[in-house]
Order: sequence, then structure tokens, then C-alpha cells
Amino acid sequence: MRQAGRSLPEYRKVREGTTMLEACTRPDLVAEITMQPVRRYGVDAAILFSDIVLPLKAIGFDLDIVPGVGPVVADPVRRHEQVDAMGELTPADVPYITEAIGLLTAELAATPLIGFAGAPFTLASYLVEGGPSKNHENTKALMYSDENLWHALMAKLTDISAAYLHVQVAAGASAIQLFDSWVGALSAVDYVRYVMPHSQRLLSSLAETGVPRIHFGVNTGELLPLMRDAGADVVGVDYRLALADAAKRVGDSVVLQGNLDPAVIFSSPSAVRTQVDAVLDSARDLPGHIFNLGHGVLPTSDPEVLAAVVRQVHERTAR
Ligand code: 1CP
Repeated sequence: MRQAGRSLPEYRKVREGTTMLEACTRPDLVAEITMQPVRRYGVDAAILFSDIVLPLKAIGFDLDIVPGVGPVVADPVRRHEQVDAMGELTPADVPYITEAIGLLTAELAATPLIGFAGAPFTLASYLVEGGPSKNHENTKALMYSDENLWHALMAKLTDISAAYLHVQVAAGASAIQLFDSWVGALSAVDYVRYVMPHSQRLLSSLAETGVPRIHFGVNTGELLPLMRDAGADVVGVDYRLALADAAKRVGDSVVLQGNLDPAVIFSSPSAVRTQVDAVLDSARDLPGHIFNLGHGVLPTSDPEVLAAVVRQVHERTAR
């Protein structure tokens, strides 16, 4: 269960007086915040506390994570010279990640740690738009109008995310998740032409590590088979598509991850139980399933309800 949004009082307490990006560069805080939901809920895996734009900050982009907004980039990337000036990421750019993962693998013992990075399209969207976007119009304008520049930008982002994921695996992450949160804004034809070669190169560079690769997006029902073909071992499914229907689209060569609607957490206890049961029922015949909330936990979610969801999933799936 991804915790982005961080609904816990203990999270708000340790974050007091620290910006998001500062917190991401302090190994003690990264380790503590990563552990909080594991301690409270007994979830089966931890996800590193960080953000997809952190490696961009680490290589020198002037960007901030603004509370209640998200990543904001001072000088949106739209010109050749800006892409030419983008550097590579080396382990020395993110020493705190290596250190935090070292602390975490010691504390987590047998509980797996999931590392993650942004996929090139989703990172490109933040860089080109300059911040969160509904329609990704500047990103698409660049993509359609200047295909050379687009592929140059995507290739650089692929190298940065691949290097960042390799740092995490080398430090001890036992699985990685590639977040292409906004790629559902594209048609399948455009995905194949403008995105897939890059995500494929990124994911295949991770194959040699042997860790499971999870590939996630929102609104990607039409793209699932392509996201599988990009090289994933696990494909994330959002709540718009039942897991059994997603399985018909991707076959049984991959495991599915999903897909409780995060908004369900705000319903009555019996409604929450019914919805969780529906997800597990839909996953009954899958060769493998990772239960999670489609798009992470909303910040105002009630921790008691989340604890009940974890208990229910554990009760129903206990062997
Ligand atoms: O549990 C965790 O803390 C995991 C760490 C995590 C992850 C996996 C954070 C912390 N962010 C992410 C990934 C992330 N960040 C994604 C991909 C996953 C997804 O689809 O949600 C995306 C798109 C972002 C970008 C981002 N960062 C947003 C979304 C903005 C938009 O475009 O709508 C936001 C709000 C952030 C800030 C952020 N990242 C993480 C946290 C805890 C926060 C809130 C900031 C804060 O608490 O001050």
C-alpha cells in the first residue's frame, strides 16, 4: 500500500519544521517515515519515503515540492539548450538514499523495501508544464511539434531514472516501482511512438538486477498490455478496471497490483469491507496479486480504517 500523502499523525509530527525536500535528503527521517506505516499497520512491504522529482533536484534542477500542490519547476523545460544542459545522475548525487536504505534494510529485516522512480513521461510532464497539470498540453505540444527534442528529453530522463533505481537496488531495495502516473493521458498509438522505447530501455536495464519491476500508471486500462511489454514483472491497475478484466488484457505472465479506490476509505465500515472483498474476489483466480490502493492513500484518510483494511486483507489471504 503506497502511502503518498501520508495521513499519519506521527508523520505530521516528524515533518514539523522540515520541508518535503529536506526530509527526503535526511537519512534518519527517510528511514523513520518509511517505517511508520510498517509499524502501525503491519503491511507486507515498505515503500521508500522520497519523491519522483528528487533525482531531478539532485542533479541541479531548480524545483520545489509545494505543500498542497506538488512539484513546481522554476524554469519549465521547453528548449533544446535546456535539454542539452541536463546532466547525468551518479550515486554521489544521492548519498542520503544509499544511507537511508542501509538503515532501512537493517530495521526491516524480512520485510521487503520497494524503491521507486518516476517514468520518463511523468517526469517530462512536470518539467515541461512546470508543475502539476490536468491536460498536459505543453508536454503534448512539445511531443507533437518537436519529436527530436522530445526524444532527447525522454532519453535523458530515462538515464536519470535508471541510474537512480540502480542506486536503490545496489543499496538493498528488494523491488522497484516505476511510476508513470500520467501516461494514461496518451493513446496507445502515441504511447508506442513517444514513450514505450524509453520505458522499455529503462526497465530492461533493471532486468539484470533480478529484482521484481512494478510498472504503474493511472487511467491506463488501454495501455496495460503495452506497459507489460515495456518489461514489467508486475503491472499496476487503477480502480477503473476490475482486476479480472485487467488479467484478460495482460494474460498470466505478469502479476497484477491494485486496485481499491482510495476514496473508498471514506465510506462506512461495512461499505469499506464490501469494496475490499470485491477487489479480493476479482483477484481470486490471478496467478499473483499485490493488494493496494490504486493511487495511494489520500492525506485525510482515517488510520483506523486503513488498519481495518490491512486486517481484512490478511485474514482473507492467510494460508
Ligand atoms: O509513502 C510515501 O511517502 C512514498 C513516497 C512517495 C511516492 C511513491 C511520495 C511522497 N511521492 C511518491 C511518488 C509520486 N510523487 C508520484 C507517483 C505516484 C502517484 O501517482 O501518486 C507522483 C506523481 C508524485 C508527484 C507529487 N509529489 C505529487 C502529485 C502532484 C500532482 O501532479 O497531482 C505530490 C502532491 C507530491 C508531494 C509528495 N510526495 C510524497 C509526499 C508525502 C508528498 C506530500 C508532500 C508533503 O507531505 O509535504
